[in-house]
Amino acid sequence: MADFNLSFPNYQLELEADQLEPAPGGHLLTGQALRITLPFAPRRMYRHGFHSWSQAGWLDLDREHHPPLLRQLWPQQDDPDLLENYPFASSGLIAFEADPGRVLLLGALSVDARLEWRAPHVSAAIQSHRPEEKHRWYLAEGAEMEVFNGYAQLLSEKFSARVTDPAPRVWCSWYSLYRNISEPQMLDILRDLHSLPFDVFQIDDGWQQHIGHWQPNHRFPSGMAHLAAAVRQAGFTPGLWLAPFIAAPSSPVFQQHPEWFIQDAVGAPLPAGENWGGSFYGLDVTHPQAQQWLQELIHQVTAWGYTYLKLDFLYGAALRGARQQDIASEQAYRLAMQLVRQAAGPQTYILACGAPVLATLGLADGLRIGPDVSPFWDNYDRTHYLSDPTGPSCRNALSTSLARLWLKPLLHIDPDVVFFRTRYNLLQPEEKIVLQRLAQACGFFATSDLPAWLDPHERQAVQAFLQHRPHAARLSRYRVALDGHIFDFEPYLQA
Ligand code: 9PG
Repeated sequence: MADFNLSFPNYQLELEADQLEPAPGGHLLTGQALRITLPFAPRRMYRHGFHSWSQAGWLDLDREHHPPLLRQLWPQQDDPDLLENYPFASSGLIAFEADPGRVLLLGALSVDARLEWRAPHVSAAIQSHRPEEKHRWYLAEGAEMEVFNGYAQLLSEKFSARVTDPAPRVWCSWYSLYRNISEPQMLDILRDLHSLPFDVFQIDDGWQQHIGHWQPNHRFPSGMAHLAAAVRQAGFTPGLWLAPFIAAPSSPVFQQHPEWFIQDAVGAPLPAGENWGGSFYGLDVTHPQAQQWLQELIHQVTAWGYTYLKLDFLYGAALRGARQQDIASEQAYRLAMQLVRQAAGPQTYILACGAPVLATLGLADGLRIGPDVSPFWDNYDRTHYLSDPTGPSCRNALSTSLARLWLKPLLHIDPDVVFFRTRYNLLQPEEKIVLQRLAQACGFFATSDLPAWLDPHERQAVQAFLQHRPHAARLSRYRVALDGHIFDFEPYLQA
C-alpha cells in the first residue's frame, strides 16, 4: 500500500491504496484493501445493504442508530459482518454527504466488497481468497447524480450489464393470495385478467411441495406444464417463483445430500434463515453434484414452459460459510447464477430477488431492489421496537428502492408491486399513488390484485397504469420528473 493525496475543490483527501489513476469524473484505485481519511465530518452516509431486502439509504449521522434486533436472531439472513458495525458498514459501495449537494463516493468494481465508516476513516476490503486478483474501486466527488452515474457506468462495463427492452408488465400471485394458491384459482384469474395488458402471469410461492422439493403440490393436480400451457393460451408469458439456492431440512435434496449444503465452522449445515415454519439451508454450488442438481432443476421448470423465473432467497448461495471449494461468498453466488443462466438460456427472463446486488449484475434481467410491499403503509412495531427496517411495508420498500434508483442503467429495477384494490387493503388512495409513482420512476410495472377484487374504476386504473409508461428523469435524491411532472417522494419517507 502507498499513501496518496487527492485534491478536490473544497478539501484534500489522504488515502492508502496500491495504485491510483484518473477515471471519468473521478479516480480508479487499486487494492484488496483501502483506507481513506475524511477531512470533514459528514452529515449523512449512504449505506448499501447486502441483498434486495437489506436496508439501503442515506443515514443521518447525528441521529442515534440501533442495532437490528430481529436480524441478530438470524444473522445469515443478511450479511452478518455488516451487522457488526451497524449501520456504518456497507456492501459494495459507500458515500458521504460533504457540502450540500455534493457527495464523496467509494464503490467497488469487484464483488465481495465491504466498506466501513469509523470516523475519520473509511476502510474498504475485498473478501477474496485469491490474492493474485487485482481489485479496483471508483472514487469520485461531486454532484450526487453525476457521481452515482459515473459509478454505474463503470459497473456496466465491468459486468457487461445492459438494459435493452422495457421491463415486462407482471401480474404476480403473492400480494393477494400469498401461499394459498391453487390451479383452479389461477385459471379463474387468467380468465378474469383477459383484456388487461400484462406481459407475464407469475405464479409465486405456494405451488411447490416444499422448499427444495420443486414439484407441484396437491393444489396443482394437472401439473405445472399444464398450467404454463394455459397461461400461454391466455396470451401471457408463464412466470414461476422458486428459491433454487435454498432447501428445507425435510426436502429430499437435503435429506439425501446434506453435504451439498454450506457448512458452519464445525461442519454442520449453516442455517440460511427462518421461514416456512423452520430453518432453511443454502446450497453449496461449488459441489459438482449440487451444480448438476441445480441445472436439472432449471431445465425442468423451463421445460414445463416457464420463461420468466422469479428466483428468490438467492443470498442462500452467498452465505459466509464453508464450501467444498474455498471461494468467497459472492463469487460462489455468481457461479450459481452463471449455472442458472446457462441452464435457462439467454431468452428466459430472470428476476433476482433476495439477491446480493452487485454480484447479480450481468446475470439477471431484473432485480428486486427493496423489501416486500404490503397492503398497509408502515410496519411500525418491527421497525421501531425491533429496529428492523427490512420488514414488509410500503414505506420500507419505498425508502430502500429510492436509494437504489441509481442502478437503473444496469438492469431492470423492481420496487415490488403496486396496489389498486380497496378490498383487503389498508392503503390510503394517496399511498397507492406513491407506489405507482415509484413503479414509474423505476420503469417496472407489476401488481398482484385479483381482478375479481377490483371495482370498474380500479380496473380502469390498472389498465391505464400498464398502458402508459411515462418518461422518467431523476432530478435529485428523492425527486423524479414523470412526463415532465415533478414528483417528490421525500414527504412519504418520514416515520
Ligand atoms: C414468497 C415471498 C414473495 C416475495 C419475496 C419473498 O423471512 N423473510 O425474511 C422473508 C423475506 C421476504 C419474503 C419472505 C420472507 O418475501 O420478496 O415477493 O415471493 O418471498 O415467499
